[in-house]
Amino acid sequence: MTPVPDTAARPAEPAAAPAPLLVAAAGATPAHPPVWFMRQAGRSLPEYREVREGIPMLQACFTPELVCEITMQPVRRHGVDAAILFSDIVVPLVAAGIGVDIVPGTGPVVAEPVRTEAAVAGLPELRPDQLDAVAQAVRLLRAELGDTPLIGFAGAPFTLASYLIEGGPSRHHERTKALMYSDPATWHALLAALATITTTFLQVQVAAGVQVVQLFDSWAGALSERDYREFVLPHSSRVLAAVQGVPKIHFGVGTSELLPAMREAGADVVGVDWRLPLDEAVRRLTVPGGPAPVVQGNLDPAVLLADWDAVEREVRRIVDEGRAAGGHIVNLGHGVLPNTDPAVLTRVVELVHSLTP
Ligand code: 1CP
Repeated sequence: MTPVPDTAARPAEPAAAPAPLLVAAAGATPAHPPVWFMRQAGRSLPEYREVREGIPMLQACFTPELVCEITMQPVRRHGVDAAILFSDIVVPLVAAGIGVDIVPGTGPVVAEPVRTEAAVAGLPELRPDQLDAVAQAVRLLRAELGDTPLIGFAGAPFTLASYLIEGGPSRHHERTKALMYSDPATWHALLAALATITTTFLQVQVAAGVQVVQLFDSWAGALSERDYREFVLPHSSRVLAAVQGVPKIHFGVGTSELLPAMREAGADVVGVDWRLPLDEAVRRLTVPGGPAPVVQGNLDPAVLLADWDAVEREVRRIVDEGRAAGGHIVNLGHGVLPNTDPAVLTRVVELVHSLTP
């Protein structure tokens, strides 16, 4: 046998261990289970309420230094395994010049709801340079974050369409569904336009340095699987196919019946809400002969308001059930509730890091 010569090329320094979140997203087993929380930045944190004082939400989203500070707050406080860019799903619509405001206590409100063929035809396009403030925030964050990955995100075409058609938050999405069923041509034109805007929003974030993206189709669970496949899946698939080079997470609420269809949209990781145990979600996501699916989730955000014993029991159960997956990113089943005690979030991170993946 030839001995390996001393002059063999070696890296100058030992490579840093890859971030646990990136290992899990690739379907492998990291040193400890990775954990982050949807809506980890925001009203549960006193330091967030302090820096946001007097600054409207959308103004904050277009101020790179503030986006950087707010994104860093939960990373510093909780030691989570990822940062998520502080922004909102309506930011690309606002950047394109569509009249949307975020009203405190309500959410996004649209000045002129989009309900006709003419309104869809009149939607502006989004140019990448209209997102310069977001790209600058991403660059500032990469310089601060070190080895902690930065997640970028966007709203999926259906969830964005719901806000544009309803004019604001909606419980039953009735106008959205009415348009979808009565005028499929206008519907598909609207979703195609939103898919293009969403793709640009994600591509700008990836080009600026985000290492993972999450596509939020928060309200897709309002649809049956048949309607999801016909009216939504082609558009979300187009977005996911156009974003390359980073792992992709696809998430919705109440989507237990949609999981196989959402997997077909093409993300690497499927987010699961709290309604379905992760081992059952894995069963639904498994393709015979295919790789074991990678999942994210799925602690009920309301559990964080219960006694610590209950929180600990639920966290351990979720990590146990997640072992059925090819990889598991621990998270909530939806966003942190504003009245959550941040000390509980920090304790959950410590607990998850003490467990075996
Ligand atoms: O003044 C404030 O503090 C406004 C509250 C707020 C915040 C903190 C809104 C208005 N958006 C955000 C930030 C935000 N939005 C993040 C931050 C990053 C993090 O996770 O830490 C993210 C990922 C979003 C994405 C978002 N916005 C979604 C998808 C995720 C989800 O929760 O389902 C949705 C549906 C929105 C719309 C929206 N924006 C804001 C509100 C209150 C809502 C929901 C309104 C509704 O119920 O329909």
